[in-house]
Amino acid sequence: MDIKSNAMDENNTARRTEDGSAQAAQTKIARRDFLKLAVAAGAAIAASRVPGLGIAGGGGTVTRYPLRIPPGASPSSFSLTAAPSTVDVGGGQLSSVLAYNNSFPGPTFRANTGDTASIQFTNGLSEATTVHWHGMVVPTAADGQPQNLISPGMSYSYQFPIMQRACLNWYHPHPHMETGKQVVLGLAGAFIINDAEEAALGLPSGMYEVPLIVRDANFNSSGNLVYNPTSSGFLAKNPMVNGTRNPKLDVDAALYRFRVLNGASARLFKLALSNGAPFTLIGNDGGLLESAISISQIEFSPGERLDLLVDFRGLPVGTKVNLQDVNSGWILLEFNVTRAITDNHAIPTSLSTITKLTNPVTTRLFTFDGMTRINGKEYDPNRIDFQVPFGQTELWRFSTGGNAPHPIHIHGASFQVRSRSGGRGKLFPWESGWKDTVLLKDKEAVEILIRFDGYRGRYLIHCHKLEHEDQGMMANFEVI
Ligand SMILES: [Cu+2]
Repeated sequence: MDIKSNAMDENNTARRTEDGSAQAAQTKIARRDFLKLAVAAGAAIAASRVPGLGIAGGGGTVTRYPLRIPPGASPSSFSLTAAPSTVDVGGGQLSSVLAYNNSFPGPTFRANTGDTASIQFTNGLSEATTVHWHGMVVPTAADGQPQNLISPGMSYSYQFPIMQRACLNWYHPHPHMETGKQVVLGLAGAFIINDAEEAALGLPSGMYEVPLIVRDANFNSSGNLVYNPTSSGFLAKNPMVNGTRNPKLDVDAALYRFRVLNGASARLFKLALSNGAPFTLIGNDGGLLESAISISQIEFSPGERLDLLVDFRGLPVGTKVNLQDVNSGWILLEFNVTRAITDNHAIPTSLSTITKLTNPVTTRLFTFDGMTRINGKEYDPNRIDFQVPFGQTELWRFSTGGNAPHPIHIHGASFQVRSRSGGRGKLFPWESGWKDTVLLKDKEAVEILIRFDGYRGRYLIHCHKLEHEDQGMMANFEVI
């Protein structure tokens, strides 16, 4: 079945085909064949590449490269372009990628609650795309949904007020059946919102506040990023943080704030520090938790965010500490303490007040079936599966018959996780407060409370394992 012959392509007739690259060719094939393909971005520059870059993330003899910090940007009046680019992924190793404004990851937007985002987006790709502002509560027209494709060469103005509390959100493409490829080949960036409540805490800032977009990546023999998923998801061989392979970060003996995004397509990371020191967890997807908590391991799934304080004070200059992924055994990032300073930051304990959602009016059940369906149905961009009254608190219950993990993401509102039964059988500290993505593992049922009080309109619920999403584990609903 060639499911590209559906209405999706009505909006996407301008796809260029003269390119001849693997990437352009891939857009023309039947979608069901996508799992068989390895896609290299920009094979044209392969001849200039140095082969043999198969460097693993672990091991003690790996050469490490300075962590890239993406440029900052204000979203108040900004021109953003997605296009093929060539970037240094560490140590002068060039890779062709898809990038926002030639930056991999894209620029880090910073704004305050109450600001307005006005982002003039231009599609410089050879295929249609959208920009979804993951975690932002925005009108449907600005949500970058699969129905609102922007054809190659076309522009679109994303306009929305920033109404929500301080948090780390992010932006990435959301075209149906192409999201995994476009994200894995490089299109993602951070979007940080600040507010007065957070500012009053006096948390580490400037060079002491570091965004970390953690993901995995595969490279071909020419050193170019490739997308070669299997049907169960893209699990790659190399860790990558902020577009840097084998990264290191020189740190002062100070308190740091790391704004961490799981930007992988399918991989769960379980973070820990190599010296056994705990993280201080202060926030997640939807911003600050009520209270800080000291915790030594945190597992999070694609789309989820963590706000972590790491205390290097008291460590002698010359100390190395690794940020590790316990699941894979990878070293994600090596910290080198290079300077002793005086840092009098207090680690806050009380952070925020969060009003609990209560008394749900309606209960809805969602089963995540196989790798392609929600409640037995594959995504159809033209089908609205249910309607949700504006301003009404609802209980949504997620379960799965298998093929998890399914990181479940909802557009249009944040939610609160109420319970988990089966499987891990409990909630974790990083699941308190406000969330927009929650991890459902096999045999689990997860209940959330949600209330849409931002906008009426069409929104999405989907699995954020991008290969599941692209294969149809996604549904439209309408807030009325
Ligand atoms: Cu899934």
